[in-house]
Amino acid sequence: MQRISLIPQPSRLTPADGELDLASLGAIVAADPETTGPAWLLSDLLASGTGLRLAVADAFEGPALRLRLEGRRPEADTTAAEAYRLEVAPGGVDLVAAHPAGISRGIATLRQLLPPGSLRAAPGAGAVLPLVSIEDEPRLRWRGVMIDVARHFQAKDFVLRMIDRAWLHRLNTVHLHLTDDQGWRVEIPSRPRLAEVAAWRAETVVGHAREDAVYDGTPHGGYYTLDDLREIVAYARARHINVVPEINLPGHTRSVLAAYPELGAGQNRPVATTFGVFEEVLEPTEESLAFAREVLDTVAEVFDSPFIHIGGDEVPTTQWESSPTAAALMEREGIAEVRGVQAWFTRALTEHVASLGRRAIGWDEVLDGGAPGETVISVWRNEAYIKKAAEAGHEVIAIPEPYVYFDHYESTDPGEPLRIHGLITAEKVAGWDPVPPGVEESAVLGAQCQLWSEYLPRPADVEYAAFPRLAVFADVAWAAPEARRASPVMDRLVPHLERLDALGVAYRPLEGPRPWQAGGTGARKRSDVEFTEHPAE
Ligand code: TNX
Repeated sequence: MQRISLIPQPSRLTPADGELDLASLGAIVAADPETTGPAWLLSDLLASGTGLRLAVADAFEGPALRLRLEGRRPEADTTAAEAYRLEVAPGGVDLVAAHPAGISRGIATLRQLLPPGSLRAAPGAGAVLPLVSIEDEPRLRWRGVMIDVARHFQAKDFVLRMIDRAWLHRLNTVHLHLTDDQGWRVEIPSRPRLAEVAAWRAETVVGHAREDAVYDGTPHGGYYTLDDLREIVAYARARHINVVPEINLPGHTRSVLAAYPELGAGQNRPVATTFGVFEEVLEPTEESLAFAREVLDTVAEVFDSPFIHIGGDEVPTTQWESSPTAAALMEREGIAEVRGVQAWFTRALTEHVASLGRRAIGWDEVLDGGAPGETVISVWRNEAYIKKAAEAGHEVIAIPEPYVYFDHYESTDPGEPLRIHGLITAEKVAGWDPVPPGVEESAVLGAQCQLWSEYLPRPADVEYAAFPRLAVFADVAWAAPEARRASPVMDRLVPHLERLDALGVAYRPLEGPRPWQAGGTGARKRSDVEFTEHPAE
């Protein structure tokens, strides 16, 4: 009997003796119109990876691969919506769920039950499944990966590939970090200078920004048009994945201020060419809010996610401390401390996002000055802030830097390519619990891994940082602790690498970087800048 090894581990998996050759089936049956899309997706994947073309039908007498919606329909974006049952029996396959999202997750599992070669884009592998019965439901509602396309822009094509890989690992969220000091990546027709100016920088620091700065003299930039973004959203929607856009305000806005200096405190500086936290922030004016609202309106038109991320991390108050505009606002609004100016932004943006029928998410710094109760908090600094945010009544996305910042080093190997700092091995991710002690599981909306891209310039660099840690993360976020204990993910990771090989992912081998992945002696050489964890609070 072929040993079944899946990532994430399903809730219940009962193998049986024998196999089913899908060539013995007559069709993929999708009785419900909502399952027709997933059915064709599966049909196409089977055809491309195995050469077997099963047509999609709404009814078929005889052995088939049947997709069926059954039972009371759960609300979208709940764990029940993603639950499914998958039976591979001698007479056919039944994939049953209460919501089309569950069908989509079952298809991801089915892709892993096929031989790894079926993930190639040419026929070769057999369309053969082991006989098995699976019942599955995720532990957490939000299982995400963040891609930072602001520090280094990535072509749309790479974003689509990452969505497909997220899908294979049964993640349900791709968070796009679209704006930062080093670049603005979304076309806003009413603010043309964002695409003309804010999307481009003159050059980029070479090596670690904290060491002696040398610059590459090469312009970098790019942005997604609204059509690009509509395509990304539709591609993700077909896989039941939410693409959550982030517009980072009011800090991390050097690119905005390069295009529209009148929104700031008067400095006229170019889009940032190095990395770190900059003092330039938006001035707390009606003009700044009007800008933010205009941007959010466009974003809401293009993205269908129930959530919009409004940023809010690392906002220095230096400029506001000497700003007459900030002083006047504080006086008018009765804001006692300058930190409260950020809270003024957070409230206005959260309200605007709500008026667009969406929920706002902010980085945990938005809590420091106070945030409306409905703001979801993506906690990054420390696990202590998960507790703090939950106790303040917020829903939380657990993203603690010491565990899921995949821009940190993967090992102590001197050959690791340049990383920002830190050490997060796959084993460390495997041992992480996104629900820290003393926090109600219901307060934790979910978990997310992060691919900050200061030092991840090309797709291959992002892939090296992401894989295989992302697979381990997906297991942590989806599988119940008992199921994970019964089958350690590090054992399942070895066969999983064959899937990544078949997909052509430039992952990091478990034993260390391949020669062309190593940092070597040049600018991408390892540099051990010390990582200091944020204090508990
Ligand atoms: C902190 S996490 C940041 C990012 C950096 C990242 C690097 C967060 C909300 N802010 O701006 O890219 O660290 O690890």
